[in-house]
Amino acid sequence: MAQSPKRYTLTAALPYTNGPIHIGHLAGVYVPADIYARYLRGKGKDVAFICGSDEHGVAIPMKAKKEGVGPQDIIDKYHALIKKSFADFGITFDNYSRTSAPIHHQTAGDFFKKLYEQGDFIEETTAQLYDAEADQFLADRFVTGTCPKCGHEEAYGDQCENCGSSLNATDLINPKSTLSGATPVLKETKHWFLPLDRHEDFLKEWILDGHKNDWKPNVYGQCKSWIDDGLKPRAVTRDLDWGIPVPVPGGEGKVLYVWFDAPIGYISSTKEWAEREGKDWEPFWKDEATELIHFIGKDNIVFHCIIFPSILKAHGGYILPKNVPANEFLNLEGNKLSTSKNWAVWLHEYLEEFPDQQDVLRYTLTANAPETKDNDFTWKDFQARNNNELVAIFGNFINRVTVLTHKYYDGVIPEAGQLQTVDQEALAALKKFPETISQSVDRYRFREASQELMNLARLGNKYLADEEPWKKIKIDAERTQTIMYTALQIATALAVLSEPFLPFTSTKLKRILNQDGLSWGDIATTDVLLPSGHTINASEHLFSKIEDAAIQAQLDKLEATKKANEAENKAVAPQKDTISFDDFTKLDLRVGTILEAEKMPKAKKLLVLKVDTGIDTRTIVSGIAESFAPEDIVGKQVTVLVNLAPRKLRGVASEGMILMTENAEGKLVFVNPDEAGVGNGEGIA
Ligand code: B3M
Ligand code: ZN
Repeated sequence: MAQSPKRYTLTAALPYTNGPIHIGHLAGVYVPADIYARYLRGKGKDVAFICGSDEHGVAIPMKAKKEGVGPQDIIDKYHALIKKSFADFGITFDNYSRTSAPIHHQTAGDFFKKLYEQGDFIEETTAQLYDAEADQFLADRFVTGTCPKCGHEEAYGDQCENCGSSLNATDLINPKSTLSGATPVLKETKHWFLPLDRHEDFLKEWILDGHKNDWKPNVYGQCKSWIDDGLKPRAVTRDLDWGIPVPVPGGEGKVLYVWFDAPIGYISSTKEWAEREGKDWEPFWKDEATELIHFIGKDNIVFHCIIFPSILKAHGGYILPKNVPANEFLNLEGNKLSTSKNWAVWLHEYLEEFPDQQDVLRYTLTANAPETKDNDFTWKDFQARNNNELVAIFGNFINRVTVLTHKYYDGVIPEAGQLQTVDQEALAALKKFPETISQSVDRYRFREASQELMNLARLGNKYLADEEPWKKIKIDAERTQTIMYTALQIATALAVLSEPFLPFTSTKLKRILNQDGLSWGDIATTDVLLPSGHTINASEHLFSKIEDAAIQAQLDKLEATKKANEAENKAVAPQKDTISFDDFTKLDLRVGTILEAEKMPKAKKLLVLKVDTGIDTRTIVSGIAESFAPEDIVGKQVTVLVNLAPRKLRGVASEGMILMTENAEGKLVFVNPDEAGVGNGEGIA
């Protein structure tokens, strides 16, 4: 059997300080990472849980430009906001650093220098995209264009968010500068490249052979497709004035590529922590008996599985990640989360609007975590998870146990009488939970684990419902004592095992039970978790019902965001070339009525209409099938261009065109002759 690790270095992706944290970040990275860290600590393991702000890269100056301030203002503002909201949410980083810290500049610069001196880079002058209007080279987020792999039209210069491919800016088809909108030109500039092709053999052996079975299929699959595609040298420097200066001759005016420096930020943050705590950072990064685990979202896979390990390997002396349990994406009410479109539930706002309800969000995001596929967060689900699970199951059980203990025994745990089979079974079942939950957590299946935890509360609820101490108290005092004693043992197990998932609840529950000395392992091995004679504290509500009004307020807020975005996006198209009055009078526009409508077979967008134009009844093929169901438009009056030359669409002759426009939601609507009772065939003036 493999030696169990001596210590764990857990990293959570360093958030960019170009905006606050939202639920997508939480569900994908920080909640699972924190559960894992708490779980390991609960088992008595030596853990360094590391994070910090990612303050370089073009996202920062871009945001600064948008807000009309300097980059330093942006990073200071968001670093403070992010750090505080994580702390208030109970994310227990051992250290939260920032990549603008001197220790990081030093560490990342030294890494670069060492690789440079060892000859691990290629130095090359190449033609790069350049925005002449903005006088700037374009890379990463400064340029968008069509993805050469999947055809997505809004791929970035470093990555396509649609297919996950990692790109070079010059790969983009029809590139466009996001600074000025200009089409960039090619201009020569010198850069240093990390020749990933040189690391191909090592990556193949390490990932494809070594981690086929223990890495998540989504992670392994992305790595494999990357390696199978053939690895190419990748520029690790940029022509920018925001970032870590390139510390080698010829590097003046250039900075390190953000994805070169950011992962090294994990190391710098560990150093900062060790210095503060009087520890040695090196074993956490260099000892083979350390397990290094990166918690990230799926868009960061290649950087953590291919590029950073190649850098560590080239440097030498560092361990490689044991696992990279990347998650898929979380959507919000059916749409992709977006910082720029404000389509998000922001953590700092949640904390204000739902005070002391951190665990409700933690639980919802875990129970519905996007572990194997993208998932949707809805406020209704949030409400249901709270009301039907946390309140009705977990809270209800604890409330009954503690209230009855006070009522019957003044808060003192009673002596148990002879245990019956039901009691023994409940106590035996309880002892299995640490192992069951561990098995899920060890495989990074947090949603499964959270459901197992809820099953323990279900067990308690069922036990009470079956044994009915509130009835037995009237007829059998001794039996009631045994039931309450048993139920209190279950409550104690819940207090301990819920800690990684519902830390605030766990703390409260431990306080109520007046029991704080048990560990994860004790639950499986200790017969008496809460001894007879022990006194508990006053009962408190663990959860409270979330009313419809609170949910509606959140939905209204999102609706307002949607409206604001639509208003902003409704850019008016420029006017077309002038036409003569004669041209105009050539158009014969009439009012007509749709008599029949049916779908064109095998065409998603087309409807075949029969329209009474007042002149005749004719067939018109119209591309409106995605906006209207045939049955909804029969009988409707529409404006028809009747003298348009007929043309065949999918074999059907279309004789004319009906006029449509888009409403504010981008939905097609008729250019309506209005309900004024106009007759078919009337001309439009
Ligand atoms: N700053 C997060 C992101 O892609 C990125 C992670 C860096 S981890 C070293 O949103
Ligand atoms: Zn793509």
